Amino acid sequence: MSRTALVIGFAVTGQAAARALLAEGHAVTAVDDGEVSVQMSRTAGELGVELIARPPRARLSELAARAELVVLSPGVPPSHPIFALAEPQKILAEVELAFRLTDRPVLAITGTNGKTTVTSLVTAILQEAGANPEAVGNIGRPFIEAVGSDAAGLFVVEVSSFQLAWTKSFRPAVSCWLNLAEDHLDWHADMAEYAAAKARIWANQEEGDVAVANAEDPVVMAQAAACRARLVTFGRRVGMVREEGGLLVSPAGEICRTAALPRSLPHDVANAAAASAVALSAGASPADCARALEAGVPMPHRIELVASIGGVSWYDDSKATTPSAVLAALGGFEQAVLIAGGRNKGLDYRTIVRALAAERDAGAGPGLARLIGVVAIGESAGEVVEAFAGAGPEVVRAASMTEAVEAAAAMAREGASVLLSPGAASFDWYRNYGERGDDFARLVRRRAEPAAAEPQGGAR
Ligand code: UMA
Repeated sequence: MSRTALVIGFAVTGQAAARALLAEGHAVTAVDDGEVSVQMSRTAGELGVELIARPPRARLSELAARAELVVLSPGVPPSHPIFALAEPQKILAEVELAFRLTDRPVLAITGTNGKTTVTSLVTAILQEAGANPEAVGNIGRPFIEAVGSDAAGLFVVEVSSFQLAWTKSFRPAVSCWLNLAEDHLDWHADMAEYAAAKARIWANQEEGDVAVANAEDPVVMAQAAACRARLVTFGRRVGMVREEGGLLVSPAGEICRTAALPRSLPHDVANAAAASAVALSAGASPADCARALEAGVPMPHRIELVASIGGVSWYDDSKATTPSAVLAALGGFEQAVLIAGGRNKGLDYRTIVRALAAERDAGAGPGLARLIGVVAIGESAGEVVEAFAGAGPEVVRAASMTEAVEAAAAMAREGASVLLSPGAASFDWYRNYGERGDDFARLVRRRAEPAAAEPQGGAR
């Protein structure tokens, strides 16, 4: 009798997991609780996967009982009925399955903010070191797909809390936890559950492994105390890898001047320190770090300059889907119009106002004076308006990205910047944050060159 595996969710990850399971000799059934697209049906047909759309509970129960393994797509929340129906030892995250199927070295990076950037930087540094790394996981290519090919010598896996929550033996040689701030409270029950999922990145590490932790994040450091691996810390000002006198320094020696980084906002320096701490722990040299950090990696939709028009600079930070990411971005601006809102992930925008007020009270920066105005967009526009009402900046509401760009242009004066940094997911108006950022950039460029940006054939 062939072994059967059940895959929950049949999009990017689910399809890759199904391929890997078939290659391992399983018969595969997949379920998907959303709309089954033509692409999904066609792929299931080609692979010989039985794809069941929106199975009722009794059917799911039958499928779970029949399966030897249940492999989860990252987006499957803890409230999904499968957790009540399948025996816990059968349930595996896709990254867990991938980890079990490879004997190549695995490095892993998690954190609320900066994990894609740090994953890309670590990969670039290890390339400089000649290690043939591949960046996989939450960054885009599922880990389970990459382990099926011989191309990479080692994997740098960006792991989200969604993926970590259902790991069992996942044990990276070097694991980095960057930071923790409010996020995904529409998925995790509370912050404690979110932190516990993140902490699983260190749960199976042993002596001989390396745990990289942010010395400036108290939650991360508290969890690091329980870790059995060798601890390597980083930070902007404190930690084993940190900035000192304008230099990025490490126990292995000086890395580079922070002014030599393509951009050196506070979070850029922290990300460079984190990436160096991981890469040095995996065998790179300070010179490898310097070469890759100074060259930088392209980071679309992360405080990306789109255009400067009439003395106003327009930035796309569509990747910022949490209030903490918005705050990190605002730290780099003295006079900005913020465009914010989208599909709220259960987070509180008032944390932005409170943190800016605290910055001013502590004499640490201009605080709310950084903001000339706020344009509230998307499903959560009302919450954005409420959070900023009476706080100082002018607040307006826009019903489309076109309106938002127009409203921001009306508020911004010469020397100021306009920053799309939504602090929310994009799924209310767009398919993903990339599409949201592209739409913003297109509208901004149209302002810069009205004739050139129109589609061919002319727009009405
Ligand atoms: N689905 C179900 N039942 C559920 C939930 C989802 O059947 O309860 C189905 C959906 O109908 C859909 C499919 O599952 O057909 C979607 O699966 P998914 O949400 O796991 O998404 P994938 O397309 O497989 O992409 C996932 C990651 N998505 C999420 O974690 C939400 C991608 O991260 C990742 O790049 C990809 O795997 C490859 O590893 C994206 C993301 O938004 C970028 N991540 C979050 C973030 O960065 O904040 C965590």
